[in-house]
Amino acid sequence: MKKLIEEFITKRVSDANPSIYRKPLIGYSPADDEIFTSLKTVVGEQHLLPVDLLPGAKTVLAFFVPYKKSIVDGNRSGVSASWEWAQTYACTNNLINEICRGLNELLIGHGVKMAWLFPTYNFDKEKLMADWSHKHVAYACGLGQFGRNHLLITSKGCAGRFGTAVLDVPLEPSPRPETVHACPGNKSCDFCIKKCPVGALNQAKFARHECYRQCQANDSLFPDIECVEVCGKCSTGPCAYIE
Ligand code: B12
Ligand code: SF4
Ligand code: SF4
Repeated sequence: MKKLIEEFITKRVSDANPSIYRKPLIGYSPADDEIFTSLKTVVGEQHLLPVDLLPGAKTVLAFFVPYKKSIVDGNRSGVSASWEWAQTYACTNNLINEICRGLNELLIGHGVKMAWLFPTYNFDKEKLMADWSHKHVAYACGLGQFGRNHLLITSKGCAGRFGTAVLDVPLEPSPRPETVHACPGNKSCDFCIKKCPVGALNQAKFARHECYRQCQANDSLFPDIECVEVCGKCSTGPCAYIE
């Protein structure tokens, strides 16, 4: 079953646009793992459990679609997000949704039920928090640790996007890092803090509303692309792209 899932996701990503993406990462967690209950405290009490998405849930699956180096490099300089970064964001949201839809169809044929949520735009605009946080779910599935930029840094970096799904079939879990927060090699370099154009990471608590305003300001620069609240300057440092 894992082979079927992994071949499907990997093929869809490599077919999508070889100049934008690298090979995806895929991880699994038992749906009844206590970490999902802890997300009701860590993220907020609105955070759903796998069984809320799919009664009879057995496994949670997360995948990461990592960007190519050119996309990361192209977004590093200046204050505004690059057009390529914005375009890649929009394409990747669609790709993740298509992968989930296609995987669901494939798994139905094997008698497996699946549920999933869109990669973004499913969050509370006041709290700026989701009721299903893909990066936390991806942590649970062993895909990485959180850096000082608050992004999940995978073995391929943090520049990319996550998709997650809940399945009603038991699959062997992936090993999960014991520490939640760690920059690669335990080296915090401050690049993200210095690079943030609005100083959102330079404070005791992440200034998520200032970050969001910057993302919205970038959105208005790209009227040719629908819904691109992006910035990602903090996702262009040494932890952004890992080979
Ligand atoms: C709301 C939202 C935003 C908000 C708030 C961001 C935020 N940090 O939460 C705004 C609009 C500001 C935003 C901006 C961006 N976003 Co955004 N956003 C989301 C969304 C919809 C929900 C995030 C959420 O609920 N956060 C909840 C809070 C609690 O997260 P947090 O405070 O960072 O969590 C910390 C604590 O929980 C802490 N912690 C403390 N104790 C414990 C214990 C445990 C066990 C754990 C696990 C954690 C933990 O660790 C965490 C990290 O420090 C998700 C999509 C989704 N539905 O999941 C995308 C998402 C988080 N965004 C993403 C991205 C890429 C971005 C941007 C780079 C924009 C861009 N694409 O150009 C910036 C980066 C900003 C930043 N440095 O974080 C990606 C993250 C990829 C990654 N590698 O992690 C996501 C997952 C979308 C996706 N499908 O991939 N985003
Ligand atoms: S840019 Fe440096 S400090 Fe920031 S998360 Fe990445 S490794 Fe950590
Ligand atoms: S996405 Fe931009 S505004 Fe938000 S924390 Fe990162 S660098 Fe700062």
